[in-house]
Amino acid sequence: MKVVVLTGAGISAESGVPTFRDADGLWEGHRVEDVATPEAYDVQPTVVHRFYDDRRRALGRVAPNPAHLALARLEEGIGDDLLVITQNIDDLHERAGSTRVLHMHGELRSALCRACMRRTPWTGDLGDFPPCPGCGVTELRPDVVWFGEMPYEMDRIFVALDQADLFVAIGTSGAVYPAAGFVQFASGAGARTLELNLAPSEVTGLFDDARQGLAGELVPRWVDELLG
Ligand code: BJW
Repeated sequence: MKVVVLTGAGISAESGVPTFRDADGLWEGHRVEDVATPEAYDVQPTVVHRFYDDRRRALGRVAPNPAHLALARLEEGIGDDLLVITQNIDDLHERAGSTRVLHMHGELRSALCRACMRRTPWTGDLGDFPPCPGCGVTELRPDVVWFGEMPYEMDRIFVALDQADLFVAIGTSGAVYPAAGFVQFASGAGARTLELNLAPSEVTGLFDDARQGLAGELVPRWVDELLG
């Protein structure tokens, strides 16, 4: 059985990573739709760099939780038949042990050069405008996908959704496309669909089944069922 899992900010919430649209959301009073844009970066690059530099540093203070660990255990059990598509830019799936992970909205620990478009692994700050290791131009930005930009890995994602027998969305509000549309695509291609989320999302009604609760509890239980 081919399983495709889509994860969002809710899976990392119990690790201490704030979500976007809950009360204590990441952008401190700003709507993410207003600030996570290339236009906002053009106007205030220093502010945007500080925000991502802080989040990159915070990665060192958080750890995978039982939901990330359960997905790694599922990969141990079914191997190549599992693909995790994450909207998250943290590296908690990888640190839990998952290897089959696509970061469709980019990664905190990567920098993108606006001059030569090279992607470079990056663990330090970007706010001091360091040169690109490839071309030397000081045009490095966070390697993340903002509104109006094309998410990464879309070809591989749609092939996987097309072949999936089971599609599971975990900890995502269903407010952002194209990820919010994956359930319809997978369902149309014949997959069963399941949502695991703290509260009903904007697209709960499109899933065959939905369970509400903490990811750290729901995901290990669901993985036990699947492997059992
Ligand atoms: C828990 C929990 C716990 C909490 N346990 N659960 C009109 C209609 C349709 C689409 C559009 C439109 N106008 C424009 C668009 C397109 C636009 C879009 O979707 N806009 C919306 C505002 C409508 N999308 C884009 O521009 C995208 N690109 C694009 O579409 O390109 C064209 C294209 C065409 C065809 C095919 C493919 C592409 C790009 C979107 C980029 C989003 N970027 C961000 C920032 C990334 C960098 C960063 O991290 O800073 O991505 S925005 C932000 O939202 C981030 C997230 O990945 C994304 C989704 O958020 P997520 O993960 O769902 O988090 P939350 O906070 O919303 O929800 C958390 C959930 O967890 C909640 O439900 C909680 O209840 C739950 N939860 N604790 C379980 N413990």
